[in-house]
Amino acid sequence: MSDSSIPAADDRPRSGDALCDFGFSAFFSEAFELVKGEGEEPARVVEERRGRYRVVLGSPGGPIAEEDAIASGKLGRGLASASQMPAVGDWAAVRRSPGGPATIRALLPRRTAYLRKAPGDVEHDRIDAQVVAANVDLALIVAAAGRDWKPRRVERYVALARAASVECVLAITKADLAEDASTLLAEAAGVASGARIALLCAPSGLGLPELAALLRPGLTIALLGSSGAGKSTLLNALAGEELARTNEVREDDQRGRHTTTHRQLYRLASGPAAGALVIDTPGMRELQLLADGEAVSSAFPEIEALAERCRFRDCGHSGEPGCAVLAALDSGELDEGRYEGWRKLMKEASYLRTKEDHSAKEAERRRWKTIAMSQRSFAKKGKGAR
Ligand SMILES: Nc1nc2c(ncn2[C@@H]2O[C@H](COP(=O)(O)OP(=O)(O)OP(=O)(O)O)[C@@H](O)[C@H]2O)c(=O)[nH]1
Ligand SMILES: [Mg+2]
Ligand SMILES: [Zn+2]
Repeated sequence: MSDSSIPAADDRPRSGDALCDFGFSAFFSEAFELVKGEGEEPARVVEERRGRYRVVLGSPGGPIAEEDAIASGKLGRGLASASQMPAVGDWAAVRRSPGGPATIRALLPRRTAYLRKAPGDVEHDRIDAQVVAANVDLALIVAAAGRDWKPRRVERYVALARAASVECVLAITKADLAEDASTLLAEAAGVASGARIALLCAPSGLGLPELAALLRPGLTIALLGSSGAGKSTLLNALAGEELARTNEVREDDQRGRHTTTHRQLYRLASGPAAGALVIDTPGMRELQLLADGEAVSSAFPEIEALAERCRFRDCGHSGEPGCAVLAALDSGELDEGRYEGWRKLMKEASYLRTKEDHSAKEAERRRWKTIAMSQRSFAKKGKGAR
């Protein structure tokens, strides 16, 4: 793609509001006015590849263009943490530069952010959040039926959506591979914790019109799920054209091949979901929890309801007398897999809490050390002057 202007689509409902077509709203307009600097325009990050970005930008009411961009200032000097860096879906203040990439000067506040724990910092005491997609209105959790159906994984995605306060829909793909659709749907209802469920089949188009009906113009939707689940296939089906590459899953173990390698926001030009903004993401190898106990708990409403009847208000549901959760487990009212899934995620959440407390204490200790050192050197200087 070059940095030429996006041709104005003929089917745009109103003229002169091209930025709104990408989700620009009064919220971001006000935020932009507060942070904007000389020569800066509001822009949305539509693509990210290892620190290189594509943005859609323009002045409100004017024409829009798509440009390459890099982060600058504090964002560009490696001073910002992973979660403070631009992510696909972000709105930003951007300055164009003739002959070179535009520069992302500042990010506007995010309305929502779907986070995960940044992988690979286990040895350090730092918990770094990574933004998978920003300003998402609806998370489409994509999971395949058949051999790759893993309810425990779906629970994890739901808990993360709860932590991000993002509404979610569970999109079950590959309905043609399901042995028994009604059993699958019952099981899905058990892990979706109230989220809507769509059963889809790409070859036959089953479920697509119902799903498309949920997507309004200007709404930002993120496709989330493991590699090979059918996210890009779903994007293409909604778009009615081949926007993203897809690939066969491996025959031996039905796992995906990590076909999508970057995150990208697409505006659907036509079809039943025309005008919707869809973020395709690469399947994540490890989706580590970045949610507190409350978010996890809200992804397990049936356990929350049972807990109301436990004898102790702070019952941990792990052997306390009068525990209604364990009683329901014994009687078969509560599914064992659900209970184990809940325990595992709660354990991760409390482990993160301890780590966070520890890193907060560490940061505070370092801060005091710096203050003490600067006071000492100030005192020394004072002596020398006398
Ligand atoms: N049988 C069947 N296969 C499907 C369906 N939807 C997608 N697939 C196939 O599943 C494979 C993987 O699909 P992709 O869309 O590339 O998966 P993805 O989730 O984007 O994977 P990554 O980009 O690696 O994260 C492709 O071969 C698709 O044709 C379906 O409804 N039924
Ligand atoms: Mg893909
Ligand atoms: Zn209990």
